[in-house]
Amino acid sequence: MSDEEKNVEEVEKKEEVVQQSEEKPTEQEQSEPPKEEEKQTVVQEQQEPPKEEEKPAEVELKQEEVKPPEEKKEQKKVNKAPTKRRPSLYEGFEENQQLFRPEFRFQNTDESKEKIYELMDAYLPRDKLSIQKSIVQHIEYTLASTRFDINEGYIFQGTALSVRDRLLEQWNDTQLYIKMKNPKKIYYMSIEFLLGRLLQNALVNLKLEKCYTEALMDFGVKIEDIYDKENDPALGNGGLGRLAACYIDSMATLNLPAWGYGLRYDYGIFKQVIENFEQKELPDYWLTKGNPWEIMRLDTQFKVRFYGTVKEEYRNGKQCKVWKGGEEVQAVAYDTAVPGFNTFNCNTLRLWRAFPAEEFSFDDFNKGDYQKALRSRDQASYITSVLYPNDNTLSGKELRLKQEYFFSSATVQNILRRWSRLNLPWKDFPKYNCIQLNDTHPTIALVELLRILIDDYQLDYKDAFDIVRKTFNYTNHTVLPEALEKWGVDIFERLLPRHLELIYLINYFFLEEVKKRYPGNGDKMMKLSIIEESMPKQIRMANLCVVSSTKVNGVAAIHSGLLKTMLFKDFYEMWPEKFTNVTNGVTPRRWIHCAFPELSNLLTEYNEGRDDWLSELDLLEEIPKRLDEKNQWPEFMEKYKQAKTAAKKRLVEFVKKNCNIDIDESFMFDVMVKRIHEYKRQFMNCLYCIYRYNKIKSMSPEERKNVTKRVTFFGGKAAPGYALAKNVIKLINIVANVVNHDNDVSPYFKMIFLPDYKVSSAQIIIPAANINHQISTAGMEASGTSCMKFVMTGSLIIGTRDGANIEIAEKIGEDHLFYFGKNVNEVAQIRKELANGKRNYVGSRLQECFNSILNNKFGNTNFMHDYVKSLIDGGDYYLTCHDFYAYMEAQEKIDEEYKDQEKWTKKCIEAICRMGFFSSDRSIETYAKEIWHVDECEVPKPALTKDARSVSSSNLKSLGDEK
Ligand code: F58
Repeated sequence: MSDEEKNVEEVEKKEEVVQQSEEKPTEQEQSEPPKEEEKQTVVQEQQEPPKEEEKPAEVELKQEEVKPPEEKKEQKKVNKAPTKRRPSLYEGFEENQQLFRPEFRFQNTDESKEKIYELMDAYLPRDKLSIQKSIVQHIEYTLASTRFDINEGYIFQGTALSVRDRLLEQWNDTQLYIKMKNPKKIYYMSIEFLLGRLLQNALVNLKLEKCYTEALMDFGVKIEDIYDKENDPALGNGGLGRLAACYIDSMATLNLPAWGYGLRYDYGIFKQVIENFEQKELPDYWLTKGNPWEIMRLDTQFKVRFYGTVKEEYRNGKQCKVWKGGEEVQAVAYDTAVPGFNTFNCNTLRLWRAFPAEEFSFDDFNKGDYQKALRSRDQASYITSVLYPNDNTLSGKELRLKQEYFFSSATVQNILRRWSRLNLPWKDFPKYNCIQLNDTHPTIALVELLRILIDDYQLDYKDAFDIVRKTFNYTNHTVLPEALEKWGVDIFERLLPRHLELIYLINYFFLEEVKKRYPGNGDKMMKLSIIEESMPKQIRMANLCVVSSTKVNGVAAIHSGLLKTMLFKDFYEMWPEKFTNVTNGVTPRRWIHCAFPELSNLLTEYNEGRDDWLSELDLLEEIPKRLDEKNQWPEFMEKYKQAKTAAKKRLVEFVKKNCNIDIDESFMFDVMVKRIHEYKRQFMNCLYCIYRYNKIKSMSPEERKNVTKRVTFFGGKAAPGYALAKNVIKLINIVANVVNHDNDVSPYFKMIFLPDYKVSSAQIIIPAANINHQISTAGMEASGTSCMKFVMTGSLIIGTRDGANIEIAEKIGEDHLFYFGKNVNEVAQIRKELANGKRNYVGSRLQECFNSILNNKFGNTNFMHDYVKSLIDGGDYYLTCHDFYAYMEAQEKIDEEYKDQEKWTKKCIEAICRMGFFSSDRSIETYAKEIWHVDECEVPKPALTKDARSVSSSNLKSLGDEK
């Protein structure tokens, strides 16, 4: 037998096994799989959805040899880095050439389906006319609009649906291919995904932006205006949710077999409006115009239980625990395609939505109690109604815990359903599955997996826990004590009684280990315990994560260091190998290319005409070298300045539209946009604005001529219950009102609060900045990610030695940013001194700023008086006073340096080109290599002819060679 035939035979044998496993699981450990809840009766909001999970009987895939992924390492390059200089997606194909679906191994036994296969052989065409037809067809046939009603809203919907069609092909191919190859899979669990608009992102990643731009031009519309019609899906608060969005983009770009899992909230983060200088919150019902991107999966639903009781029962002669009763809610999957950049791979973001498990009680309905009949229905759907709007604080509400468990349970059940089809022994589970917890909010997923393994599959605790620990990893995003999740034991007992028992069990075995390691050390036990012995007792979710995960990582070097030395010091002493760092990153596709197209084009032009830097950001390092060699700095700088002016003009227009204020792009644009929080110190920036105002006001007209003209922008939401943060917004607006209406000062200085800061406005604001504020008290900002976006788009940081600022400074050079303030060790020392009664020095210039507030110079600012007094009295935990003078000095340096535009511009360009490290592709590569141990799984390229698709042994061979 030739190698080729052996190969075919082996594959076929394997396939038999796989087919058998679909019908009857044979492995002993899997003797009783949990019942899959299939329900097809949920109110249908979409047309018949295409199925991903269900394997149609007639298109049976042949599974790649089922060998633990780890063992495969011998055969191929371990953790292959993304191919450098990957050719452009359609390179090698003629423009507008008909392309065919790639060569998969199908078992086309049902000849009657040949016609269908043939019809689905070809990819949708990419030429202008076909695209135009598909847009108008969707407008008429999907949206049921007449041709006389068409407006930009319809064109957006039609365009999005037409793009989605093209995404779906790649998505289906990717999912089939992953099923066939059966690689180790990554599950990225995050309670928030702050995606931002998707249309441009999809077009850019699919390399279809040019085709669609031209197609729409003939309709008399500019594609930018169509982008503007899309609602922001804002299912996140800030950094954590946005990071998750960047990461799924990078996972797809790196061809990783990965899924994002989260919640599909009906209401995203509230809309912020400013009325009477104050923040008002309005609900964000982001689905008003429908969501063209999502696919509701009626075939992917799971029941999730709450409350109930735990009983002991005998099953298969074994005593076991059964959790029964309570309420059940149905989790239904809503999928969004996540295309990678310049690859045919397309992953899935799966968001769960809650539905009632039973439609409504007919009994109550028949008795005439209609309201009662519908109540349970409503209550079930409350679970995914609204995103909690807290950033770095806890809500502690039962509904929040319900959200967390609902999300976790549905996800774990889904992962297990995918796994159970493989019919492999449980011990191999961690070799095929890796779950990354984006903070502690999905922690209960690890207890859920443990529960199912023990209660439904009767694994021993030790074996089950071993599987759990090997499968899970945990990313921490904060050291702020108020943001660390804790749940009262009482609430757990009611809502999740079985999970509480299991948490006690995990803690019991863990504390046994602690006792052995530190005999008689009660203090260690107390510190390390998962249960805090407070009144009432609390479950420390972060401790549960550390105990039950393989790796724990922080999100910037300084933060990961603090985890080892402070937050998880005692854990680090026990398990040093568990702790690691993965510095955050952001996707250059959205944050450079989409947000700042002029800069993107310029970088491509000077990258020898290639845009491969977008997935290989380190390539930008070559540009300054080339500019040196070819003496091209002056022309490049000129073009760069034009690009920056274009970005600033966009913000000028935005400000006119949203704030009705006229500003001038010749001013320096100084930007601080982020959630409002005391530790981020927007108040300190506002104090400086007061200082600047007072100073300019006191100058003579002659002196004013020397002032660097500046607009200071603020933006960001305050959690609705965070009074101080809301007061800071009010103060900024009150001061801004005076500054902007003062004819002496406003020609030199303006202040603007940009309302409703969100991803789509960030894409306008960030590229327009010349300077950006990253001024958190050292040690408080875990990483920060906007700092990366700002520097990548040509703005310099004024910032502290905190979070990612430190690594940015290392990469771009300390002379390329404006550092100030105490470092993390000094902060600790000063806090000690403050606690010991030492008072901060409030010099005359700071006192004058405080007085402006205390004397209500800008209007009624009584609401800030107590806070200001407390700072003066030593309640300066965040070192606002202590860092103020260093901050002022840095500000003065900025004013001076900005005067030399040539020097400033060069610094910005050099900084941009040194930011390769901060691409989220690098972060994800690090996760893949060092934490997940997962390989890429690249979908084969399209075939050039139909014939290449027929099933023959030669095709099997060619597939075997694929990679
Ligand atoms: C942020 N955390 C960190 N949390 O503050 C920031 O330094 C870091 O760059 C970013 O994560 C990404 O690592 C953050 O955004 C939240 O918003 C939580 C959302 C869920 C509720 C508790 C706060």
